[in-house]
Amino acid sequence: MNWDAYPESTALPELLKLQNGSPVKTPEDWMKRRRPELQELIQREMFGYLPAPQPFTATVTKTVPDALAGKATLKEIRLKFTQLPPEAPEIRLALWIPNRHPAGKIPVFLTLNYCGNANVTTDPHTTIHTDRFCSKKEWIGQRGGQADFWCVEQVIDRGYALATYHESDTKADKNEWNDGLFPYLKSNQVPAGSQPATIALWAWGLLRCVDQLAQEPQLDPWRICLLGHSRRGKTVLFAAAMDERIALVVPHQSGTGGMALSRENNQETVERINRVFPHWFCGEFKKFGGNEPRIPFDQHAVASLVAPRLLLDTEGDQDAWANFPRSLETLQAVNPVWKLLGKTGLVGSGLITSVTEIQPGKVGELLQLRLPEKHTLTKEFWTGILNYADLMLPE
Ligand code: GTR
Repeated sequence: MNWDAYPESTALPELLKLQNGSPVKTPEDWMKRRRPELQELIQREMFGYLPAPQPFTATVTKTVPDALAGKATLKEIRLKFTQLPPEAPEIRLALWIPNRHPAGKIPVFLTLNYCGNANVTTDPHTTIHTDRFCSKKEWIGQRGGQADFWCVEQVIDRGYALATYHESDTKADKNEWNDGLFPYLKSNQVPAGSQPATIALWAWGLLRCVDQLAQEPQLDPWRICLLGHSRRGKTVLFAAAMDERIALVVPHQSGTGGMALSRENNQETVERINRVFPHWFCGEFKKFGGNEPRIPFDQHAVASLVAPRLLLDTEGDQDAWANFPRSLETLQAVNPVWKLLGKTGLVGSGLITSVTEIQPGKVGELLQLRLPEKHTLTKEFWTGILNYADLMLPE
């Protein structure tokens, strides 16, 4: 490996400096020059290039006006990509819209689920699909395996819609490349080492769901929120970094390759994540295993691309593997970008440890909410996330 183009730096690469060495002084310098440079870098060297959007037809395959015991209307929508061959997989989106909500357009949380939409809630109306890969065998064909995790009723009761699709609609979570949408979305224009890897394909699917949600007449296109857990937390961070339509991103316990810095990461190293999950990041990223100081960016560069929007980093203090201290450092490292764009950014250190601390003036666009929890999503996390959304999303 010739490392000439990758000088070693144990310090975090500077965000507010262009590749030609000029300082980034204005919001325009950031949005028009530095942001595109960083988007190019993280795609080429880490995630692979996000494929271009594809036109699709959206067919509502089911409408249930009294889902969730009458609390929500369930819409199941199939996104069929009209310029791909007919056998290319469709994305099956499930959308629960609250039947009771404050006047006006409804904000929505979009998530990526592990094992099919019916796994998200015990409600009997959601269609069960068993034709896609799911690594948890016990969840296949089962309803509500993760109902306590997604807390759909709680989200609906708070006046938010919830939308979700199964990750395997776009790419199974395994190191095989002949299923899902990869065969149709890989590009001859892109070098092999920068082809979109699994996380980029999952993010692409989420962004196509955003295309659809932005058209839903009841939903507010200015209040589209993305939430993902762990490997899917890495995914939503990347998606929000690439697409300004996301108003709030919640990379929940996203760890290495997400909010946690790769340099001096004493939990999951880049070498280990590439070895154990070789399909998450593109080929180019492999060379950085054991060579972290050569990465020409760090995870703060990915997070910085969310500016000036809302970035809520939720962590569990019993989830050391996700390296929440190195995620808090990411928030601190990106704060100058929010400031440059005229925002508050962090208030104080940016860390709170109770949902009751989410109060006007006490939190900014950048926040770590760290609760006494393990590697999971709970009602209490949702309470914090919804409180934060109520307070911080645009009116
Ligand atoms: C772990 C992996 C983490 C995280 C997690 C998950 O095994 O090392 O990076 O993504 O899986 O997705 O739950």
